[in-house]
Amino acid sequence: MEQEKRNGIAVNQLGFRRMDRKTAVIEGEGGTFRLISKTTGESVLEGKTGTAAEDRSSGKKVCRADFSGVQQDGTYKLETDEGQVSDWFTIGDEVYGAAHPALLKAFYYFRCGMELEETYAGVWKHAACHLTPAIVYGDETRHVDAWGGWHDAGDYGKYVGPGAKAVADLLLAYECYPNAFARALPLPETDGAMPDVLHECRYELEWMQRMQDAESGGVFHKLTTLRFPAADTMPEDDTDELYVSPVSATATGCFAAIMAMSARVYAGFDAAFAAGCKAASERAWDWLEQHPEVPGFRNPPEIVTGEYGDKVDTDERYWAAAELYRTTGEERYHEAFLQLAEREFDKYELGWADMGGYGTISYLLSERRGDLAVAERLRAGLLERAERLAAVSRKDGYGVSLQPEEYIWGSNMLVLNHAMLLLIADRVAGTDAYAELALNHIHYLFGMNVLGISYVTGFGSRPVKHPHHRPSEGDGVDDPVPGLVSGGPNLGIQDDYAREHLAGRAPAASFADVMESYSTNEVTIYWNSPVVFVLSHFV
Ligand code: G3I
Ligand code: 9MR
Ligand code: ZN
Repeated sequence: MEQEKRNGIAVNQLGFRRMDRKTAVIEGEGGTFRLISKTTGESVLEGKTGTAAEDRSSGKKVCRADFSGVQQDGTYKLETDEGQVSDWFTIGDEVYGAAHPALLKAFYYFRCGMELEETYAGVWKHAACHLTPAIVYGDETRHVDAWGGWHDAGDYGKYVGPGAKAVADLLLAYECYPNAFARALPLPETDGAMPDVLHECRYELEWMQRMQDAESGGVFHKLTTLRFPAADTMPEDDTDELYVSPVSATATGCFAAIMAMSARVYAGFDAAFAAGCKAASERAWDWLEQHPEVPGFRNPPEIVTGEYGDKVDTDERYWAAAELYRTTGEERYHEAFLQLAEREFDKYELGWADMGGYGTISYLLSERRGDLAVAERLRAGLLERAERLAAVSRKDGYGVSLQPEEYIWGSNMLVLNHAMLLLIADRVAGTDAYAELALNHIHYLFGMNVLGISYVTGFGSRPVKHPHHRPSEGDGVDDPVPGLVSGGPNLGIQDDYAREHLAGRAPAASFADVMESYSTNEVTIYWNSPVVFVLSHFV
């Protein structure tokens, strides 16, 4: 079922902080707009839109209404002489205050291997799941007891690479914006000593440690059933045999990286846990050194769950070397990093496959003395990337940094990864040049997009209601689990629903809020995590 169509004005449905720039996107030629106060019903501002221009990603002619001058707390809507009306939205400094913890709480809802109790999960409670040890693929006599961690997405697979990206974003958010995590969520582990974001990440990190092969130190790529269960299966009813897929270099590389990072972040809270992370990281690194050339991971023939295939492990090794150097100060890791930095690969991506950006960020934010020339080159590269994204945002009708061809599966991750990169560029350069553009990406996510939809469940006046998320489908509760970020428009047309209903749509409109459309409307841990990072800047 498609949502009721909005009426030509797209706005962040959560609203705006008092002093921020405030804009909405109006379809058509524009002209006069008015801002109406809900309390008085009166117009508090009349203005003229900017010039209309064709937006390539949506195929629409659009213009901007700028009402930044209004700084009075309240609830408002926009209207035009043509009868276009926006949703109601709020102006006030706390507008993102509820979404931020909900986006973090989503990780608790993704937990596997424990009961989600009503105290913490409310109506979305459910029994413990996936507690049987997994068969090691290819050796039916061997088992690995890797319970726990987060389900990846709308399915119940658990994959190391995506987990590493998600934890990296959350730990970076905590490192950059500790004050955003001062309040308890709360979680079952809340203790008033360690922030809940670290408790939540530890749940995943402990699972990852169970995924390290005790024999070799390499890390199993993923843990799943052979095939996906039916789309309304609750986690506790998904009782098919579990398998761990073979060790991969990409999983081992990002595992080494995230464990080294965790050793540093947790040191002040739990020395024993931090030491365990460091040891796990070093063992994984040894495996990498012993296996310099490894073919990319492919699903074994009988396993058809998410592949997360990735042929290139240079970026994961680079990230691992950066974190190990930053955490231990050992010169051998620095040398490895400098050698890897000479290789040709993208050093600014923050994806589940291309992870080089995390290595670059680690090296540039490190307290340790690095190689000045290399650091300068990476810094310049990062700033150049940021400037390129900023240029795209400034020209885009909806103010985001995606080119039409970038509306791929999980496009919302790219939107938020870009915003994250913009904020990190500011941090590295010591400027405040990109925060406004980054915030524009948040506006897009919460409704300032061509569909006028908020891509976060439970937030905004027209949120996604039918995500491809098995618990939300199977739990008998009307509302989906809140705080989940939908993948967003995907021009690839990669599921049956999309093939039937979305073919021929503009890239930014290739989305359907239906459960069936897993290639546009699934949710994942690593689509939530960059949103937590970016929103942490604005709360
Ligand atoms: O990189 C190319 C790009 O160069 C090209 O222009 C574009 C055209 O379509 O495709 C891009 O590749 C896409 C790739 O994602 C980019 O990351 C592929 O088409 C697309 O099929 C691929 O989708 C991945 C999808 O699994 C299918 O493999 C998603 O990234 C990934 O997030 C998703 O992950 C799934 C897991 O397998 C299972 N669990 C749920 C999860 C989310 O749906
Ligand atoms: O539900 C699955 C989803 O989590 C995956 O991201 C997606 C792509 O791998 O696949 C979904 O499963 C579908 C399967 O691939 C094809 N048959 C329909 C399944 C959805 O119910
Ligand atoms: Zn589970």
